[in-house]
Formats: sequence, structure tokens, C-alpha cells
Amino acid sequence: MSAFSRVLFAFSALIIVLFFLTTTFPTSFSFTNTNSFSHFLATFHANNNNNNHSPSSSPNDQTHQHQPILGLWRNPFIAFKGINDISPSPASTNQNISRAISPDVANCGPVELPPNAITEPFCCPILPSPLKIKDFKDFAKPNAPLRVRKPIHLVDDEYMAKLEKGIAIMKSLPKNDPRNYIEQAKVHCVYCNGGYPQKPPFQNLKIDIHRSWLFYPFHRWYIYFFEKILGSLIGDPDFAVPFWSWDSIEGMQMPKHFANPNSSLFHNLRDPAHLPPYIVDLNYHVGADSTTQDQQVSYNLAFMYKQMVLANTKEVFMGGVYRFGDQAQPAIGSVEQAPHNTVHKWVGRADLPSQEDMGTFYTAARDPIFYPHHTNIDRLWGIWTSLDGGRQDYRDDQDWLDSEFYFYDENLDLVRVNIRDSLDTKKLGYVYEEFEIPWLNASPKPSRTKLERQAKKASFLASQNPITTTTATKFPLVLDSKVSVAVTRPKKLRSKLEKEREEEVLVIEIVDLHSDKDVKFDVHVDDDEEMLSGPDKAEFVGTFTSVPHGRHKSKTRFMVAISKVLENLEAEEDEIIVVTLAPIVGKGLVSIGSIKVEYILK
Ligand SMILES: [Cu+2]
Repeated sequence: MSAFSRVLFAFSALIIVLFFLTTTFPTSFSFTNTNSFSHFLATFHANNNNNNHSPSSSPNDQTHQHQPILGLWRNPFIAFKGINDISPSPASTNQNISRAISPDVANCGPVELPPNAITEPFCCPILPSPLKIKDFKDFAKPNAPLRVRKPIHLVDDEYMAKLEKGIAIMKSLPKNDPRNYIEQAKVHCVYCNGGYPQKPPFQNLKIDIHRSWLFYPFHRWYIYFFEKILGSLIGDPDFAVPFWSWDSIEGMQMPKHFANPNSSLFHNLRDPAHLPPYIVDLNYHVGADSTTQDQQVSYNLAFMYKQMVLANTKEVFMGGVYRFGDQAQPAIGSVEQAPHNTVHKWVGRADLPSQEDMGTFYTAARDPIFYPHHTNIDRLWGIWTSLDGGRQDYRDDQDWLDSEFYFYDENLDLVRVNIRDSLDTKKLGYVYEEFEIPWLNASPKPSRTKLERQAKKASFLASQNPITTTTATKFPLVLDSKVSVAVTRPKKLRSKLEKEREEEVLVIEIVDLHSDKDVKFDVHVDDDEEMLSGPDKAEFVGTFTSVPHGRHKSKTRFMVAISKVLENLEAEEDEIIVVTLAPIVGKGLVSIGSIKVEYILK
């Protein structure tokens, strides 16, 4: 072989290997092996990407030709440089390489919908041609007045009339205007139902902002741009979207303006049984028995306490870590399950296949009540962060901070934002009006005495073949009926200091979830399987709820913080806790891979 043919041969071999990596790997990539190889490719991509596309080097208002990354990837000369850069030496695992999620906006595709969807599967926004992207710079001026978001029950009709006017204008805008009401609703659909792929080489992984650490910041930005657009359309740039404070006693009904058929805030596809003065059920499921209104209020308050106060680690409250190259939906946060998902369901039409419009993500933002609902979710994020004198969120993680989204602003510019810029709402020009929080001290009490609980547990463990986490034949466990499992705690009687440093967390791996269906199951600790406690009791520790997405099957994780629960149940010295899973909706549509206790740094 001549020297030239040898070079040619080596070069072709390299191309074949690269082709294999780009085409084969992403499809065979699975949830359980997210690390080494994906990191290898992510590193490779990041090196290429940094050459031409990093947000820090991109000038404001630049014009992108949207194939540069793909172009680079397929360019053997640059790929050759790339492979040198990422030879698997220690240097390649260097922390400076970003694995932040960023949607490939130029390659938006049809979304995945639940069965019997009532609208078309196309949610991609209209893109400017040529694709022109601005990086977000529109921070509030240091001394400018802040927009104050108030609870709806404390604003007057005149203020609500501004919201009504803004939504009416948005509904009247032409379809090809990104400020058009339905175009805005599609933004939610595209980010929730897999319209955007991750960037190459992970284009087979569709992005989903739910069930992960993207949930709060995505919705913060979404409401931010909605508010700015609405303010500009009504000629009042100081307008702030009021919030539906379903966590306060005065706010526990659907706000009356939304139930007025003559208002632009009215929406046809809602459960007619849930109009005011009916009290919202924050732990709702379709077909739930109604309870007395007073009982419902106290259920709701105890439930809020669990989802906010007891959920005291970032993983449990905000959802799981989700990086470039990872499968979507790593773990769902407490408030995202409920009240977020449950209020979506409570508003939607119980008799439609996926409780449209609010009860499923592809249509949820078509209902004007979506916005005050999510404004409250955004407010709760801020409240959670300030509890216990300040709680630790993900702000030390560069990949979280660098994660990106794209929205249209009030000037019709397509704007790229990141999570870092969303953390201080004052920099975005708004704050929340503070008022009394009624659930802050609504700590739930046990339904039985310690003696009764211990007797129940002893009889369960003495029964024939109680299921334990090591009963291999039982897992994965199809949740088609109530099941109790003996779960061993690796540590017992932890010191106060240990408890301050680490939270004891019940981790439930969901290995097979029918994501296109409505699913809900409740989790109880040291309860009585025959007579399970209600949502206002300490033994009821959490609920898993799934709003139908498109994907038929998915995996995720459900975590419940139990340090305080075990204190309340006087079970801190027990080596075993009995965890009962009670399917409420969608029996048999979820399989549990494992249940264990872990200790997570706060
Ligand atoms: Cu939502």
C-alpha cells in the first residue's frame, strides 16, 4: 500500500466509526446507562459546538444558518480535530464542558399526543426566516418600578378587565403572529410533548420540560414572556399576571371571572361541576368522591404542607437532574405532581379522553386559567427557596444554569434565554405580593397511636411471605392493586446533625409507565392497608400523578422526603418501614422497579 492509500484507508475507517457513533448510538441509548458513552459524545459535541455556537461568543442579534452543528459534525476535518480533543484521557472529563440542555429549534417536529387527541399534532412555532435569534438582555433597570403579581382574590374588577382585554386581543391576532393566543398555547405543547429534539448527536432524544429540573425555570420564562406580550398589547408595560392562589383559603375556588361566559377568560372545555363556589381538591383525581367543603380546606392545607415544607431537598421538590444526552423525565418534583398536575386535571373536562383542555399538556395553555395557575406555581418556587432560612436549589450546577429555552418576546423577536437569568425575579422586573400563608404550620398528624402502628407492622412482618425489597420475583411489580412492601432503612436513629445535613428519601423507581394515560397512585408509610389514611394524615406521604403525554411507555422516578414523617410516626428507631402503594387511577398501567431508602445531601 502506498503512503497515500494508507492515509486514505485510515481516514475512511475513521469516517465509518464516526458515522456509526452519530447514527447508531442515540437510538440504542437507554435510561440505565446514561454516563460513560453519553459523556464521551457529549464532550465531543460540546467541543464542536463551542467553536461556533456558544452563547457567550454569539453576538447579540446574530443571524444563524441553522445547520452549523450538523455541518461541523459531518465535516471530517473538524471531526478529526474533535476526536483528538476527546481522547478518553482524564482531561476529557473536565468539568468545563457543558452538558446543558438546549432545544434544536430549527428541527422542530410533530409532537406526540395521547390517543384520541382532539387537535392536530403540530405545535411548532413559526420561525423567522432567516432564523434570527437574540440572546436575552432585557433585564429590568435597577431603579425601575417592579411589576407586582397579586392573588386574584385581592385584585379588583378593573385590574381583571386588563387581563381580559389582553387575552381578547391575543385571541384576535392573526394566526401567523407569534403573540396570537393559540400560538402562545402551542409553546407549551412543543416543549411538553416532544416537539424539540436535543441537538446532535442526540437528535433522537426529544426534550420534555416536565418531570425534571427544567419544570420551574421553563414555566417562569414562559409566563414572563406571556406577561410582557400582554402588557404591551394593552399599552401597560407594568401589568403583572395575577395568580390563582389555590393554596390560600380565599383562593380555593375557580376565580369568578374565569367562570363568566361573557369574559375572554371563560373556556368551554372545563369540568362544569367545578365552577365556583366549589372548593378545589389539590389531591384530585377523575371520579374522586367529593367531601364536605370544610374538610376539603383542611385536606388541602395539610397536603400543601407535605408538598412544600416536607419536600426539603432540591431533587424531591424540583425534580431530577436532566442533562444533554439524558433521557427525558428523570424524576418528578413534589408540587409538579400535586397540586400542579391535580389542578390541571380538576379544571379539565372529566368526560374527555385526556381531560382536555387543562388536563393534558398539548392543550392545557389554551385555557386562560393556565396562566394564573402557573403564576402560582412560580410563586411557590420562590417560597420554597426561602423556607428554613433558605433552601439549596441547583444553582451550583452549571448545566442547570446554562440550560436554554426559546420564546418570542413582545417585539416579535425570537429570544434565547437560560436558567441562570431567571433566578432573580427582580432582574426580570417582577415580585409577588406577600400575604399570609395558611399551610406553613399545617403539619399533618398520624391517624393512629404508635402502639397501633407498631402492632400493624409486626403482624405484617409475621405474615406469610411479606413482600420485601429483596423479594426478587416480585419486582418489577405491576401496580394493579394495593401492595405493601417492607423497606429496610440503611441507617436508624440518625443524629440531629445528620438529619440537618441529609434528608432520608424514599426512592421509587418507575420502570414502565403508560405515559399516554392518566395514572395516579398514593404512597403510605406504616399505615393500615385495609383502612388507608387520608391526605391530611402523616401516614399518607405522597402521590404520584401522571398527566398524559404522548409517549406510550416511559421511565421516571418518584421521591418522597421522609425524615420528618418518621419523626411524626415515631418510627426513627425502626429498621423497617412498611410502604403501601395504592393505585387510584390507571390500575396496572405502572410498574415499580424498586423501592429503597436513600440519604440525599440537602
Ligand atoms: Cu402546567
